[in-house]
Order: sequence, then C-alpha cells, then structure tokens
Amino acid sequence: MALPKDFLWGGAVAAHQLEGGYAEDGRGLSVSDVMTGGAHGVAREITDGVIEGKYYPNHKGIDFYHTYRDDIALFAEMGFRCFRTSISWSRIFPEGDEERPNEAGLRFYDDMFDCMLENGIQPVITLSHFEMPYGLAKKYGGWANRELIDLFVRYARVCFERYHEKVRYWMTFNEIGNQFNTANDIFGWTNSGVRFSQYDDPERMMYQCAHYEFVASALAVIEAHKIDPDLMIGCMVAAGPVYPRECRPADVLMANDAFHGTLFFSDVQARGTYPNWAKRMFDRNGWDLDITDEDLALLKQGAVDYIGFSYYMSHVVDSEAHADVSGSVESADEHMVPNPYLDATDWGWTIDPVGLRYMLKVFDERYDGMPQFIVENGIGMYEDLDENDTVEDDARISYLGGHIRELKRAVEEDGVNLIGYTPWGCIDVVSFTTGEYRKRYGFIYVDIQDGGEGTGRRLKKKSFEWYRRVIATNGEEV
Ligand code: BGP
Repeated sequence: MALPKDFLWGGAVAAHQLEGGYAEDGRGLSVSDVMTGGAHGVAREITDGVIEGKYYPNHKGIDFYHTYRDDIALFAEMGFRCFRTSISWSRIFPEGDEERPNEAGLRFYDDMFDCMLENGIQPVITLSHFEMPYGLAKKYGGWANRELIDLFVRYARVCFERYHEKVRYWMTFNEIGNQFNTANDIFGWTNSGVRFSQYDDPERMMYQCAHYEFVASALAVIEAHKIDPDLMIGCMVAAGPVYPRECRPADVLMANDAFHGTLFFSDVQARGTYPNWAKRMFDRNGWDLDITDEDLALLKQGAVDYIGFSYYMSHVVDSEAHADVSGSVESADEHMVPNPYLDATDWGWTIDPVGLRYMLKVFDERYDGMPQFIVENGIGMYEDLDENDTVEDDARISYLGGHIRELKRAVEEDGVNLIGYTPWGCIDVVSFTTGEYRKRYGFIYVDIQDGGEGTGRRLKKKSFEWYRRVIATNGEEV
C-alpha cells in the first residue's frame, strides 16, 4: 500500500509571520503586531500598543502581501497540491467587534485563493493563528471574556460564506493547547490575547479561555456544515509525545499526565466531551469554571472532522529532575529533560521522526481512525547563502526525509488515515517564538536578515528540488 494518490503535499505558514502590509487596506493591529523581535533565549516583549523606536518584525514579515503571486508560482514549481496559510482576522474585522467586515481585506484573500487555485494548489486555511485583533485583547480582555465566542463565530461565518467554494479544509485555532506555558507570556497572548502571568491563578484562567475557544470552535464547525456540508473543519493541536526518562513507575505516571498537554485538547475537540480526568482536576482545584450545559451540548454537536496537528519534537520527563524553567520558551515543566538517545536542533528541539509515527498511532487509536493532517513539521536552522546563491541544506533534507519515511510507515503498516503533510515555513518567515529571521525553515531562502534589512530576494535551497521529487513520486523517492 502506498500513500493515497490525492495525498495533500504542500507547505505551511501563517499570515502574521509572512504577509507584512500590517496597516494596509484597512487592516487593524493584531496581537502579534505588538510583539518585539527577540532571539534564542531572549524573550519577545509584548508592548502596550505599537511604541515608536521598538522593532516589530511581523509588521514586515517577508512582504508576502505584495509578493504572493511570485511566491505561489514557486510553490507550484515544487508541485504543491495545497498551501496552508491563515486569514489575518484583523484584515476582516480590524478591531474585532465591527458589525460589518472590511471588504478590502476579504478581496485580498479572494485574490490570493484564486491565484492558488489557478496554480493547481488548494488553500488550507486557519481562522485564528496567533493573530486575533489587538482590539479584542485590549477592550475585551481577550478569550477570558465569553463575548469573544460570538465575535469569532461572526468572523468564521463571514469566511465560510465568502470562500466555501474555494476552500474546503479549515482549522479553527492554531495550536490551541500551546498556551499552557506559564513561564512565558507570548503563548497565552498569541492564543488568547491574555497575559496569564498577570492573574493570581494563571492555570485556571488558561482552562477558562480554552473552554470559550472550544465552544467558539464547535459553533464554527456547526455553522460551516450549515453553509456547505462538504467543508472539513479540523482542530489544530501542538502534538508532543511525552516519554518517561526511566522505567521508574513515577516517571511513567508523570509522562502520562504530561501528555495531557496535547491530548486534553484533541480529546475535547474530537470527542466533543471533557475527559473524566480533567473534570476531576477542575473539582480538585476548586475551579468554578464557567462551563454551561448548553456549552457541553455544543461541544458534542460541533466535534471536528479531522485532527490537524503540528509535530516538531517529543519530550522526556524525569520525576526527580528540577530544571530552572523561568522565562523559558521551550518548557514550563521543571521535570522535562533532554532525550539522551536523540539529537536536537540549534534551538534545542529534539529530533524524533519515530515520535511522529507514534503520535499518528495514538490519535488513530484514540479517535477511531479519524482523518489526520500533519499541518506543521520542520527544522529551524541558521543558514547563509553560499557563493552559488543557494543553501546546501542537507540537514533539512535529512530531517524531513526521516519524518516522511515514518509517516509512510504509519499509513502503510499501521493503516492511519492521513490526508496530507505541509512542512512548516516552506518559505523562510519570521519565527514565532523568537521573532528572528535567522531561524529558517524554508525550501526557499528569503534575503531578509534580523533587523529587517535585505533585498527580499527569493532563492531556491537544495531542498527545493528534493521536495519537488518527493511530491512528484508521491513520496516514493525520499
Ligand atoms: C508553531 C506555530 C508556528 C511556528 C512554528 C515554529 O508553534 O504554529 O506559527 O512558527 O511553531 O516555531 P518557531 O517559528 O518559533 O520556530
């Protein structure tokens, strides 16, 4: 058995990391527009509005707002069958709470989706990828406020009505669970428009925000199916398997619980119910979360059509470790330790292709063969152009090749229902966690350096031709 003939090979990005044009055609500020540049180990600052003299890399991105036609032509040259990006919510509803959408913003995505379709590429779209309108964070307190449910559903409905003939695959919230990092505020800020560190009980607040997002997502699924029953609406979770450091039973138990950081979110969105352990945890902590019976009925009715997930790395816990995680962007868990059997990237992300197969099997077994879509995977690297104006990115070829071989095993040997694979940052973009340009993921090099200078030229790396072959042979030649 080989991969299905219509397997969705492509690449992934998010609007705020590449579009630029942050103040054009009526667009409002998003939460990412008030995050300064950072660096490996240097946290990005969240400012109160845009402050003169500070540097905000997302304002420029890679200028895709103006270059998308040429960039999409390069994706087509690689043979992409799909391209995952997001709609910048604040292009459509600049402050987030307007009655009517911004027509110029809607038109931009019409043109972009048409351009993809003309190139034989189907759009795969995330509605909220770390770029909710800043107005919603400022005026409403972000997803800590139930009112956001209606505002999100209004936005989702506008998008489904406008684009349902052009876009079949959607996701509601990007990496919805990737906000449970109390050591660094950027995760809660970008997901929920909330700085959890400013609350006495940050964890409780995170679960409350997540609940409102679950309800909003479920309502979006219900709306989408009313508008067009062919639409496929997925969740999007950051999938990170957690292994015990030793066969010490305490490590095994701890690994099970730490894995909840992924599985809690997929459980609620795929099954439409809260897991029993979560209900017990809420009770045990005495959290009076605002969760109504009507909400619970909606979760059930609005369960997702597929599991979309990102996969970069696996984790290891050691019940006896106590690492200093203050300010870390990698982990908020003092028990997380490196895996002695695996290498890591320059940013300390463990490289574990077998973990991808494991993840696919866990979801498959847990959700009874539900379709899955790997919508992010990749390796961030320091790269410079060589004298031939290219980058010999063999390490990327090896990373992606290893993961593709494992996903093929999951399909061919384990029977997992996998519909596509879109490596992250198929063209170099601004990094989310560090705000750097120098953390590059692409098959296409973009000549913009940290600080924003550079010609903006696009140049093919060695992996460009390699990935073209992978797609052309439907994964036979990796
Ligand atoms: C995920 C996000 C992306 C992204 C990617 C790589 O968390 O969904 O937006 O950028 O990780 O992270 P980084 O850019 O920090 O290397």
